[in-house]
Amino acid sequence: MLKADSRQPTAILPIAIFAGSRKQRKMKIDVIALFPEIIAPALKTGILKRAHDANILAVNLYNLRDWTTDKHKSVDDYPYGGGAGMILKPEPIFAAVKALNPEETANVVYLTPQGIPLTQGFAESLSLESHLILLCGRYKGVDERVREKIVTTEVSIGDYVLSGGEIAALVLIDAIGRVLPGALGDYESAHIDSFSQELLDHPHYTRPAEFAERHVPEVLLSGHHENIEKWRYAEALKRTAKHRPDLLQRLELSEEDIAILKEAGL
Ligand code: 6GU
Repeated sequence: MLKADSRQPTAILPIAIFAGSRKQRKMKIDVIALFPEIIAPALKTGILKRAHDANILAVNLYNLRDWTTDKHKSVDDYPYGGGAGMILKPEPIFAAVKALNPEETANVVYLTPQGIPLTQGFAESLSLESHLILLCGRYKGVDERVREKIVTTEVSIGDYVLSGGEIAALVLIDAIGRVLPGALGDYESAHIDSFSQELLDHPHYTRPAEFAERHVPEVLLSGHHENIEKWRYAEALKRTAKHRPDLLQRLELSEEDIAILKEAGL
């Protein structure tokens, strides 16, 4: 499991380590949420269903309310010090995690806008774990003692605020599930461009060759694989420069790359 102070983005592994870890493993993800029913249907379709059916991924959904002990089943309470919003009480969360993680071997991930931003590398490093517990916040979040004593990793899925952690948990499950060895079909895995790790994807076309007064670029119809690869690379580079210049800054651009961008006025 990751270190207790994995709040630092140390979770991002060199790609070589990830690539060398392609052997079959099984991953268990326990989700603790107030609205687990948000997550359930997505597990029954597509790659997540396939990963489940292939015995690669087991996702168990739990309702935090099941660990309350009072007759009103209360999961939240007012903040000490005053202010708006409710706080998730520590006792049900401690009880839930104790029940699901008695040996304290799991990585307990708290989904929060204050977490480490989720990236492909972060998802891949989490995919190497065998047991994750995802804790979904609601309202103003959890009592700080949950973070101090139970949570090992905090994850955010982006700079915006969702009304709860469930959708973020689903995003994380999807990002992890699809990179588990065997989750993608051989065809899908074999058709990953060599540059797709660093750049945004290039445009794609399917039949018909002409549609809505637009023709598919000739090079894609040429059957010339080297030229097709060059075109795709150039398109990916240009799109990245346009939409995500921050990604390009991390790369060392070649003379050729610079020429491609210059020609496109980027
Ligand atoms: Cl993980 N939770 C919530 N509630 N909002 C978010 C988020 C998580 N990541 C981005 N926004």
